[in-house]
Amino acid sequence: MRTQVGIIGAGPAGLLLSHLLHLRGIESVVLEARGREQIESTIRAGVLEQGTTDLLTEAGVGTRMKSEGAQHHGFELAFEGKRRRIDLTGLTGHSITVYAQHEVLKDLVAARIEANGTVLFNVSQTSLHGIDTTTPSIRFHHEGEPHELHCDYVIGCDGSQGVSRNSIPRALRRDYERVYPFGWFGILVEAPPSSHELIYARHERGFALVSTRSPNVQRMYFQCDPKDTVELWSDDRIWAELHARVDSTEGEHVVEGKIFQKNIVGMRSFVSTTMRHGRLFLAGDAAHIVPPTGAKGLNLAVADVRVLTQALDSFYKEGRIDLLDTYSATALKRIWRAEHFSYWMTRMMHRLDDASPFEQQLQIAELEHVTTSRAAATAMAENYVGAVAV
Ligand code: RFL
Ligand code: PHB
Repeated sequence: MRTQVGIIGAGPAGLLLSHLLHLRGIESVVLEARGREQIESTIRAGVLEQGTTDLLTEAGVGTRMKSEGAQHHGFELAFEGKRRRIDLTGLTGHSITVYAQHEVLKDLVAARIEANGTVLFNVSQTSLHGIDTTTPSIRFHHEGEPHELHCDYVIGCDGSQGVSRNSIPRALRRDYERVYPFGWFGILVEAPPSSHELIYARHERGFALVSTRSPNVQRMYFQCDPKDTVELWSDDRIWAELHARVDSTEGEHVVEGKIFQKNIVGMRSFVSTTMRHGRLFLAGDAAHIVPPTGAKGLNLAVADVRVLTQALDSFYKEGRIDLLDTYSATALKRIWRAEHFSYWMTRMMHRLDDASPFEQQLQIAELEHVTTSRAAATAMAENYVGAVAV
């Protein structure tokens, strides 16, 4: 098999890259370890920056997002029993869209199929070869048969557990990591919205987040021990914790409903540099992870793909390699901005078991500051909507 660009991973990064390249007349093949049903039903992100929705719309995959997604112009910070609003649109001119990641994936898969693009699901034993030569290839198994895909470039969009990153020699890589001593317990609930905007809550008992998926389905998270299992959390215990952390002294409260999905995710900040070695480029979670507090992961994956599409386009149209050479440095500027913001927001909002009473007061002082100073609120809002100069 031969193609121009071989893409490993059919997450948002891999599928969007394949689609954007197609729109520029560049051919690609996407290899995915999991099945189509599985990627289209895995519950992950929910918040899309305006830059992300604009790009999806320009690429012709925004129709359902526009009709089914919900545009939000602000969010609330809850602390000390009160609620304070961050007016995203008033402060930055931008809004966000709440639309589930697996719905984005359904739209992208449909677009690739409609355009006769090749996406191979359920591949196994993926391995990269010759990435420091001009004739790289990807070997894999599909439907019981071994295959080799020859291409000009290999793009590793295979997420945090993929194989691409480890194909860059250890001596040429530098990894930066911070693991947080807490996790997020996530639930999906059949209930009306508890609020018309997202609520990020800081409480002595721990962080909580009230998000949404549709008028009838709500997404909520609360900080838990990363070693917890879902069996430890009965529905009653979950609601007691969410009420304690989110309900305000003014009587605003979380609306209960039938919980139909529970999961626990770990929290990690991670950046691997370089994002390019020879003919291999990394994009999305394959190169960097943020804790979900700032809602940045998917948006960063999309931002990488935007830069990489331009670089590959300039190579195929004009024979230029300068944008390929600067890809890693260009992408890393936005990545480090998002890493800092996600870390900052995580530290401000979570119960930190090693924090002294002094440091806990600092969290509250910081929340008071970002909700009363227009300058501080603007800085937070710019980061949250992704309208930052990098
Ligand atoms: P993905 O989505 O992990 O896709 C990688 C794909 O590669 C496949 N794969 C392989 N395929 C072939 N061969 C191999 N050897 C392979 N190894 C792996 C995998 O099966 C998979 O399909 O990476 P990508 O495309 O970089 O996208 C990244 C985003 O998925 C991620 O950053 C976000 O989900 C993070 N995130 C959020 N991001 C936001 O922008 N806004 C949010 O509101 C938001 N909320 C979240 C989140 C992540 C969460 N979790 C689960 C950590 C909330 C949560 C709870
Ligand atoms: C979500 O709706 O899944 C969501 C929203 C905001 C975040 C993280 C996840 O910061």
